[in-house]
Amino acid sequence: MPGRNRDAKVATAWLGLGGNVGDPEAAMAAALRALDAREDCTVSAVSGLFSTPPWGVTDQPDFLNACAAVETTLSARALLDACLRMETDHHRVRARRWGPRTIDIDILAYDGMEIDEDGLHVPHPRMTQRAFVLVPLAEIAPGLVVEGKTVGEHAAACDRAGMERLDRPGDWWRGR
Ligand code: A4P
Ligand code: MG
Repeated sequence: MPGRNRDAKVATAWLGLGGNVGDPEAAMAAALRALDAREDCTVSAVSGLFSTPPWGVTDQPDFLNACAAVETTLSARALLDACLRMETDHHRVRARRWGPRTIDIDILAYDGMEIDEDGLHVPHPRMTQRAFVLVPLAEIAPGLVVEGKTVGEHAAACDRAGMERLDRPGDWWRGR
């Protein structure tokens, strides 16, 4: 993070990314590159890319999902604002809860903090029920503890039926 304020504390944030409209792989890759290009964020790990059956509202196309770790001097709130802005940049329209979207970026965890504020809940409240979060997150943060168990333990116990890890290089998000 050249040029970053040396006194600012660096936190590790874990993000969940997903989408099922248009080209979600390109949208997720562009979002990760845009974060990494900021002086106050470095993308330090990215999981593989998974095709996943829709959770919640099931009469919609399969999703692509991935998780990433970001080292950042942004607060959790400022990081959320940056992520929501990127969702808007990708023309996401919020029509229906859990419905189809070009890209969704959730803050899954932020430096072991518990945050319960208006519009910001960390760890993400439903993450331990969701294979589409746990399976990719277990690739980059198996020892992260959420709700009293490691992500690896949650992932081993979750139902990953219908999920498929796509054949992509490890740096799939950097683009060709
Ligand atoms: N918000 C609060 N806490 C957070 C956080 N930790 N990270 C607020 C991100 N946002 C957070 O989100 C609504 C508001 O949540 C945001 O404005 C923010 O202030 P939203 O993205 O508009 O609503 P949503 O995504 O439709 O609802 P929700 O409950 O957040 O849905 P999820 O949890 O994001 O799930 N199936 C598969 N296979 N793969 C998926 O990726 N995604 C969803 C959406 C449903 N089914 C899916 C997938
Ligand atoms: Mg969301």
